[in-house]
Amino acid sequence: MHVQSLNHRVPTECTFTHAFIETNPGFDGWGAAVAADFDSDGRDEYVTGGKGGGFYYLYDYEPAAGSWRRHVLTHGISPNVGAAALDLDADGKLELVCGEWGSRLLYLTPPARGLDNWSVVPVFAGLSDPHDVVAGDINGDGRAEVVVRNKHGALLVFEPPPNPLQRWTGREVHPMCVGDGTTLARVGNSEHTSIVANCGWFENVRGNGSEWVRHPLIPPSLHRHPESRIVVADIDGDGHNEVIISESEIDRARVGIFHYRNSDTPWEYEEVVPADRDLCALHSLQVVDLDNDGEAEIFTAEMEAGKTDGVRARPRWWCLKRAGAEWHRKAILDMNLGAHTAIAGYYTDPDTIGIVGKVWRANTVNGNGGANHVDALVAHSEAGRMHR
Ligand SMILES: [Ca+2]
Ligand SMILES: [Ca+2]
Ligand SMILES: [Ca+2]
Ligand SMILES: [Ca+2]
Repeated sequence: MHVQSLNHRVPTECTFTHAFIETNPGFDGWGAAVAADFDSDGRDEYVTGGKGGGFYYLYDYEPAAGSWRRHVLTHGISPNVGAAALDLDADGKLELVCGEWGSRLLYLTPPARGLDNWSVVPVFAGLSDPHDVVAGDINGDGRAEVVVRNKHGALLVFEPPPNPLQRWTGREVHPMCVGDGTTLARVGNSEHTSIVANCGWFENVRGNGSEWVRHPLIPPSLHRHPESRIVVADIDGDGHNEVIISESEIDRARVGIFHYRNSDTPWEYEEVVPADRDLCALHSLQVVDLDNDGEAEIFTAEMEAGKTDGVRARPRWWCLKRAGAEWHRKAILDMNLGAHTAIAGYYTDPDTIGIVGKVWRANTVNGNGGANHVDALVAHSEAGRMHR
């Protein structure tokens, strides 16, 4: 293990313009965030919903007006933290799958026209705080399955039938994963899609989801906090995927890259943000080329909800950039606005990178008068202009 310094604040071209796209003081537990092109116009939309009466909203940038519009998907449910967008019924339009506070897994189908008033279909009711929801093709049939991880609980895979109104079948992959943070990716020496979690990576041995073997990932000596955000990417360009993990709920939160060595030992750790930087609750994590130089940066952000206080600790959004053997950091938003599950996407035009994020729960003191907020950062001019 080699610890890299993060002392330098070099200027990078990670330069963004901020806009409030929501300043609603109501509701709570703003979760279920997904970015996807729901209306097939080449630009991503951002959805988020939660509790405090129940809501699920979609934010769409309207280029002609130069502003964002909120669409109300429903007030009939209280989405939990995780959600995924996938075309369940193969009609070319994305559905949303999410868990609810409590036990239900459900999906939402879009209306025939427009982006308001989606229909809610419950599919399962035996979960316990379904925190992570991730979609991907696990059995190789070309259709996506849905992975659900209960917070501090079971890891399950659901297979939606071709007609999603019919019964979904579920299978338990592992009975107990402490914490949270789950994704799907091809990692290690496996040719198939694995489930990657902070509690290990689960190899899809036969490639059809019928047999899973857990392998070590995080060295126990790191004493990493089990609540985390996880991204898999080939961040060093060596042709092999790395696992990038942020600690999402604690002070002195770390960001690190884990490099595969073999399937029987924990992965080799490369520290990007050490604990002594005292970043707080890094509940956003993306690997994306933020400055259009052809190399991926790491985006992360500190959250509110009392994880920062807005006085001594003001939450910021960060671009972490590799420079040789070191990682540099730059605050790309420093307005006392924390983020929870901010997502990079192409929101305002198909070639300009942006990031949309939102509160989980507002700090009493924040950059929006103590109220909730959803925020958009859009890259300046040529920085961030790139083709997908
Ligand atoms: Ca769109
Ligand atoms: Ca569909
Ligand atoms: Ca790599
Ligand atoms: Ca870059």
